[in-house]
Amino acid sequence: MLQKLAEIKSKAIDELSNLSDLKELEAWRVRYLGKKSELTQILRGVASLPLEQRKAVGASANELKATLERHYRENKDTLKERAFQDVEAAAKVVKDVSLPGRPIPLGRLHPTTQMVREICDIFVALGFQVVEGPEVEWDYYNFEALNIPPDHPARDMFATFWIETESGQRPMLLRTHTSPMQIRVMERTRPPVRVVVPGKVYRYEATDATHESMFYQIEGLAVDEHITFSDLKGTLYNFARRLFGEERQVRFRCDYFPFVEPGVEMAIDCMVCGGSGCRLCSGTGWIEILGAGMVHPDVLRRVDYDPEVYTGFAFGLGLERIPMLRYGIDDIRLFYSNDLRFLSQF
Ligand code: YSA
Repeated sequence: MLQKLAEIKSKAIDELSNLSDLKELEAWRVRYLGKKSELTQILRGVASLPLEQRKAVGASANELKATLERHYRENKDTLKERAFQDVEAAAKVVKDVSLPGRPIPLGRLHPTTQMVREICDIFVALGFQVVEGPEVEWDYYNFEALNIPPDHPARDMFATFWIETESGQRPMLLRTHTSPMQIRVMERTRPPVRVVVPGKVYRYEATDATHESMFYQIEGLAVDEHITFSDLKGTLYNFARRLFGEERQVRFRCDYFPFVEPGVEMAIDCMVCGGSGCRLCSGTGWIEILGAGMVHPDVLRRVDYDPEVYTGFAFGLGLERIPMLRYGIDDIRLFYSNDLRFLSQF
């Protein structure tokens, strides 16, 4: 029996040196260490051997088993490493040096972000600072401080996402415009004030080609002594020409917002038809881009600015409308549906 064990050992170890992959090693394991292997049979029969052989055969068989298991583990590690190197080497083989390299997909800024930056840069060049504010807002800043108390009909202009608060707590909402930042900025600064505020706003509205429930606005506010309506016109005129081109015409018409007096809407002449009327401008020759006005004296009083000393103008524009006009995009929903076919064009 001891002779037999020696034979198994030498045969098994001889074979090991010829194995070339993990599959062959597994077959080797089954042959020499598997349930039906000679070694396992010998180990099973040890108990029935005569006493004088039992000890020596048992010890030799167990030692051989341990030796073969150790060889198995070592060879497995070596063959695994070799297999890994083979895969790596295959991947490194250059098959056709004339093939163009694979392009590395580079991320880029979202068209809205590009537009926010472009517009803010124009106002920074005109002496404005850029500030940001909270999207979850108190009713006070979004409405009341802007002359829109509860039950004021102007609240209908702003379909609102309300936020549940504990009973007795002040009402909160997702801001419906960036105008609440007018109040927050004036509360914490003394004139002169010149800020622009880009940011997301929310409206509880059905979406369509020109309406989203989340979109961007840019607010502007300038307050100082002697600011007049001419300053408002001059600033916005300058802005429109820098953004849309030197030849642009600008039109101001009366509009109503409770927090300004007087209030206006500003339109530019249609860049497609030049004012003669087309589909883009609905045949009017003009495209409205923002609401604006002189800050209402009551709003100034609310933040402890004396309206006899200080006056100011403010404006608010819907941001997506600008790239829509510039690039002829016919559906605002494309901006926020994460479709790379659309986004990667900018
Ligand atoms: C007016 C006077 C000021 O002194 C200062 C600001 C303003 C603007 C005011 N806060 C406001 O929000 N007016 S607005 O309701 O007419 O919206 C302004 C712009 O936001 C619109 O001209 C439009 O371009 C855009 N807008 C409104 N609802 C929208 C939208 N864009 C996309 N989806 C919607 N649902």
